[in-house]
Amino acid sequence: MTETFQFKLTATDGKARRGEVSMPRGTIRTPAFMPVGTVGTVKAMYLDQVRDLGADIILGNTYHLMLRPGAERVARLGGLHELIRWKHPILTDSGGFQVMSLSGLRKLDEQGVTFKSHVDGALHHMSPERSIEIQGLLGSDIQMQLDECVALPASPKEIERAMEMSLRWAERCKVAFGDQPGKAMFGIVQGGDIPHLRVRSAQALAALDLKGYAIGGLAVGEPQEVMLDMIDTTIPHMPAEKPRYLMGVGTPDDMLKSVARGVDMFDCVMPTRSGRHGLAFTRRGRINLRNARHAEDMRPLDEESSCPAARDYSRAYLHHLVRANESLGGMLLTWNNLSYYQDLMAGIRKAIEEGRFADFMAQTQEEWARGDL
Ligand code: PRF
Repeated sequence: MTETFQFKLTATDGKARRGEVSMPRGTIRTPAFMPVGTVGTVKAMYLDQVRDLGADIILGNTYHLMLRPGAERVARLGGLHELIRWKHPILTDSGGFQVMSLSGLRKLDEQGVTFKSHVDGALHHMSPERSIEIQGLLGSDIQMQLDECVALPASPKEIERAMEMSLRWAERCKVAFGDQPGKAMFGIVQGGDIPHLRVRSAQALAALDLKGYAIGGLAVGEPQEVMLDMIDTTIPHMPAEKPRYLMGVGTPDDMLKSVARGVDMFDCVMPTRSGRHGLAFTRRGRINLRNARHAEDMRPLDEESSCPAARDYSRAYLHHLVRANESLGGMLLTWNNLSYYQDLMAGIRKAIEEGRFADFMAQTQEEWARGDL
């Protein structure tokens, strides 16, 4: 383990990259999927399980944790790692995106964002500097700049304004973060669905020489084709020697196609949230356990899975648990889904190492298309 933050590429296959991000708390094997632990818990999972499935890093949210239990309180309690009992790296999102999607009243200007808490209605202000301060209090290993993500469709003027402000916020966050050898602050490319704004954002951020870069502002209402086009437009302007993180993405298919374009890191609530809503991801595609056709189906989700939730429980039982709103239903399906996501990433990494990523991708997609077992 190293004392500094480092990224090393260990293999490439076409544009797909296999690498390692190392830092004092551990090494992240990339391409990586980061389970989302919004409020200090990966919902319905024990963190020991999350680790055993192969997660090297989890994600936390500045917005949620600053409201409850509070950043200063987390710091007094020894930091987020200590509090939640996760020794490995944690990445925290900066809050801008969550303010936009969750808080009611909000006012955004050059200084930052003022918003009303979804917990108790109290008013809060967050500047780029305060976001970094909070992420420091939490003890986050990879911190994200404060940015403004506009939902698509949006006008070019609006997209440009938000992108330029996000660039100015990136500079302020860089200053606020300072020099912390074992940690990193990532910039976030914005620019909506407008190619020249994406290029401008990526180039200006690259000039700041940050330790890693995210692609933000995608998977916010646009078709997958537009998202992939924007990734293709952006990546050539991102430094090849730094990790690239596609925020809030995605489905297994999104991730395969993004890895093929040179993305290294992902996070998404999909495996956890949809698990709690009765959806299972499997080798043969998605299965909605709420559906009546599973009511008397004694087969497991996938007897060849590495996960007990997929191998040892019948669809009939999962259907019953989901229909009865029992927490075990959400627990088993979340377990299955995170296992599927982590096994997919492990498969991707191995395929890149062995120079057969394109075949792996085609075969995986073909199996999904064949449909349920
Ligand atoms: N910015 C931040 N977090 C995010 C996004 C973004 O654009 C997205 C967009 N998919 C998800 N999470 N800060």
